[in-house]
Amino acid sequence: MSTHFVYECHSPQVTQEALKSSIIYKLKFVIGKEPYIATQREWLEAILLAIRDRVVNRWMTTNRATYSQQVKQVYYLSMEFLLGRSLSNALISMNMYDDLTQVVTELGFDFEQLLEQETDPGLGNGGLGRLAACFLDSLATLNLPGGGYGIRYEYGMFKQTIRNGQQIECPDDWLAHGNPWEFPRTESRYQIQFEGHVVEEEGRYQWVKTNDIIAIAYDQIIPGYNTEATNTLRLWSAKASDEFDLQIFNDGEYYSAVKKKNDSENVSRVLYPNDSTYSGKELRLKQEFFLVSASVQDILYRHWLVYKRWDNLADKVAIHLNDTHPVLAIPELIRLLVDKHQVSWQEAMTLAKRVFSYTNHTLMSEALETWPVEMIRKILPRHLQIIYQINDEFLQHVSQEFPHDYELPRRVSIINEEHGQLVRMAWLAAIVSHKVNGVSKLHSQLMTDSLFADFAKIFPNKFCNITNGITPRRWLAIANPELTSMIESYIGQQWLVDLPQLCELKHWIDYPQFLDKLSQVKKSNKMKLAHFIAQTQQIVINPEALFDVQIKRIHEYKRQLLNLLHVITRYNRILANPEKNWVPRVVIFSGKAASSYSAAKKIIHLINDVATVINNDQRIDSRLKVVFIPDYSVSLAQKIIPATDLSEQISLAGTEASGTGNMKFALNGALTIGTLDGANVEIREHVGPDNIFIFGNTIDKVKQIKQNYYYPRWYYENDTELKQVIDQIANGYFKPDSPNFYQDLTHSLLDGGDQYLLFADYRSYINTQEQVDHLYQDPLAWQAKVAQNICNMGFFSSDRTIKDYASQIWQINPIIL
Ligand code: 26Q
Repeated sequence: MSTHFVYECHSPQVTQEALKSSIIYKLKFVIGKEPYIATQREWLEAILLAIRDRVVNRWMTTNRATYSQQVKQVYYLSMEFLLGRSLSNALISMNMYDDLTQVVTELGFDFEQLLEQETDPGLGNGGLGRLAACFLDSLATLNLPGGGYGIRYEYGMFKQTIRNGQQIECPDDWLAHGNPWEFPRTESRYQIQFEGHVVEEEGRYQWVKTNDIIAIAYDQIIPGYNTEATNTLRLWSAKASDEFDLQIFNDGEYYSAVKKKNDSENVSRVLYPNDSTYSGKELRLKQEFFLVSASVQDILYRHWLVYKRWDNLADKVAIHLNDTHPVLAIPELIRLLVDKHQVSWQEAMTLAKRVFSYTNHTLMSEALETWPVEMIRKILPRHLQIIYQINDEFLQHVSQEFPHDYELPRRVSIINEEHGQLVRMAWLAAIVSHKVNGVSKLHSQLMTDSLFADFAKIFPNKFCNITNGITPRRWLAIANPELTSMIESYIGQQWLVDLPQLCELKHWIDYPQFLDKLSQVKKSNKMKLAHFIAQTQQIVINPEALFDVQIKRIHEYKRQLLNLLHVITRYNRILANPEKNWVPRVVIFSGKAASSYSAAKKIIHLINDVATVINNDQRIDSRLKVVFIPDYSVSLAQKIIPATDLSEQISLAGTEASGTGNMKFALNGALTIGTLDGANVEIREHVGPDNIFIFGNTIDKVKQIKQNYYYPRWYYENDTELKQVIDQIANGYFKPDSPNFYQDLTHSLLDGGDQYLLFADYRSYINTQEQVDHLYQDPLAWQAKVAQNICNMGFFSSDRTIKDYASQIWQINPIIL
């Protein structure tokens, strides 16, 4: 650690001078602009590059240490990484935030405004992709050796705008101005094969006559907080293989050659904006294979470089599968070992079983990935053979171990023969992985009770729970600097890497002064959000009002509609009783609907229509406002969450695997109104039942209701307020120019079975919302509960989550720096 220049060791003045001159250097010699004509974006780019240099130093140190120590590493394979903006994260990691603020101010810029100019890469849909990003942050912060592999989509999650109440999707051209955080590795390229066929020669298999694509690596540095450790996120980009160019000359068909080249590069073109219903699209299958083939080839290449043997692979490599999306890594690893590296089938199987682990993120059948056998045969013929062989061996084992359960082999077969022939990816993952985990206690329990019940019997030690977590660096230190400094003034800074230390704040919980400070911080964050909403939405909101927030993907099971039923009920009540001392509320929604999910799009439309009517009804007099903030993203979440009083976590019990937004809100001093679903259950255990608003039917009740033939109309006919609300929606109260527009929606509730039990939970939800109002009228009592939430969120740090993965699943240890 002595030969190279370490900037941070100098005094602030020296650091700041060095920083300033390196920014100006980048501006001139990398961007090619003189300071006086450079645009704000060019300045930002110069700053990013100057900061990046400081991270690179750490990166090289870490890489050297990892390789020289020959430790076991984990590779996190995920089709999605939702990192959020990088600059502020890099700055707090290296404790350079204040220095850069100073420098940038001296250069004449508003630093906050400049930070807002950075692109927020949307390479994910929601919870699963953001979880992967929190995990990378914690891995690095804990000095754990490992990294991520993903796809460098040319277009990330679409940009959402709202026109006439409706969602409009626009492509997210996030690379338009280049990406200063990435390092293209044109030398790290792998051939990815597709299609073709398999030939056998003396028991050896060759996959030939394939159409190939090249995968090119782009590396992004993931800094750890307050440590030298920095890890790598390697994203693959598709490039046409050189053969395409040759064809131009061979057959003189220039245009068709160019088209073919263009088509083959489609593999990494765009993120599928679907997060809950699986779609059997061939391009998606190709994307998944593209990710895993490149990643596994890369892992094996580096392993061989260092060790020159395969028998120790599982002692040096753990590969984690983020849901079933990268499960083809299993047959791909086996194929490479057996067909390319002359490892025996038995040894390859044994290695694969020790290398892979898998996280399940959903139990909903419509989200489980299955691929038609014929599609896999066409795209990946050798992999189909391997999957069949794994299945044969497994079914043989099952028949021997459980000879009396005749139905078992059919149920656990990787090939589902019931609806055509489908390959069940979750089964393949569960059979080969040595550990399978769910993402909250409740979800993991349901997982072994239902989806994987047979497998839990066959493999009693395979299944476990690891409750999700969030990184306090992004979700507190960066998102909420005021709360962060307040906490620091009481308990110092160590809690940022040891979140359970937040419980030290308990000593002050009974002091009104402490609670008062908390509410001042909240107030200030609410003013900022109000300002943002005024500027972007032209809606004026009262910062004294209770900010009631539901931000997440729009999905029927998450029940944004239930929230809206409450909004309309409240509206009706205010109109019916205008003199009452109503607690003013601002109800905020944000979230995207998958472009093909018409029911979700209709919910967005209704939210906006309801907002228009309520916000323009003079009689309401700002006691109720409804705001839909378009284009939800990580950076938008960072603005909204710190300003929230009430966090809506209202999915039907048994449907949300964990949720992680729930944790972010509680950590930032919001109270939760929620069902006993996902991680809400554990949040209640940690903060105490008096400090959270729980409502609605429990899982057992939900099961019972569904078994006893649920009849939503009964609730409608026996609850006058509910009836009024549904009638208003059905009769066009919120859409006077097209009064029948929402009839299909109300019809699906009344007569279509109300799949997510909105009606069954309505009354309990409304009553609980009354309790929320009641508490809000007693600011000290409210703030005391807020404080209890913050103090007890220690468990939900992704540092704890990652330590659990490291010790229970990956068997990896920190590197020594
Ligand atoms: C699958 C096939 C084809 C196209 C898309 C997909 C696809 C993509 C994304 C399927 C699912 C997803 C994302 C799922 C997801 O975000 N699940 C959430 O994961 C969080 C982290 O564990 C949990 O907190 C949430 O409860 C869970 O819904």
